Amino acid sequence: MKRKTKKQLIKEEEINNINKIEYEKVVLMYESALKTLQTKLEILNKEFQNICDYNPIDHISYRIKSPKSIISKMHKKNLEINNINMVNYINDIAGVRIVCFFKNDIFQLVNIIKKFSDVEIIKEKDYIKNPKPSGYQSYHMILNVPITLIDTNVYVKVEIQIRSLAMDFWASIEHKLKYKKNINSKTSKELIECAQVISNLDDRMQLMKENSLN
Ligand code: 0O2
Repeated sequence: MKRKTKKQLIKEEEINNINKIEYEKVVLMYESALKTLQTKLEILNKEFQNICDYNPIDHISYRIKSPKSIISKMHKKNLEINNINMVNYINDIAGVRIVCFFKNDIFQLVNIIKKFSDVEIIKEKDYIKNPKPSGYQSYHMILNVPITLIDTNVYVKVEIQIRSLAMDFWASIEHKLKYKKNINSKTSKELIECAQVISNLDDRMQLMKENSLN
């Protein structure tokens, strides 16, 4: 049997620090918030498909962050590993990613999401206007989604990432090559250059769409 490394052992101890029963309750809350948002986004997607002549959404994915990934993010933020810090400081335990065709579609969706009733927007980050130093582009929104449990009503945070197909292509490849790993500076530089190429391509496609009709 393969021996566990010291790093793996530490992580397992830390996972045990997160109170298991509490953790299950927390996961249930995030799953419920994700379902609530999923229903709203599915209605929107259906409306675009059936009623409008253009649907900006290519696809939507939903995920709950794994405990290991939550813990490594807490390490990065220098947080003590416990449930309270997890809920208070990790904003993307529940995550939605909306992938659109064109750059302008992103902002159309942002405006629609801002009109969702019940849902409160607590943070927005426009990495399209201000890309990350890595070259990463996307629009991030942290929402407070209300859910009803047996004896209480609570708000649960969900992160929505909205990006174009081209931005998604770049982010997926970059994530595979670099994110959370050390890569050489030549590759980092090349990735930044590729992000610029992607951004120019998005602008060109947007213009092509606008000029495509007679
Ligand atoms: P994973 O594995 O994708 O889930 P905050 O507390 O909200 O202020 P946070 O959560 O660090 O700070 O927010 P930020 O920087 O907006 O990034 C959150 C997520 O955006 C990341 O989650 C990634 O999904 C994505 N992201 C951010 N920067 C990059 C980047 O340079 N490259 C790629 N490919 N994705 C990026 P995680 O948990 O870090 O990663």
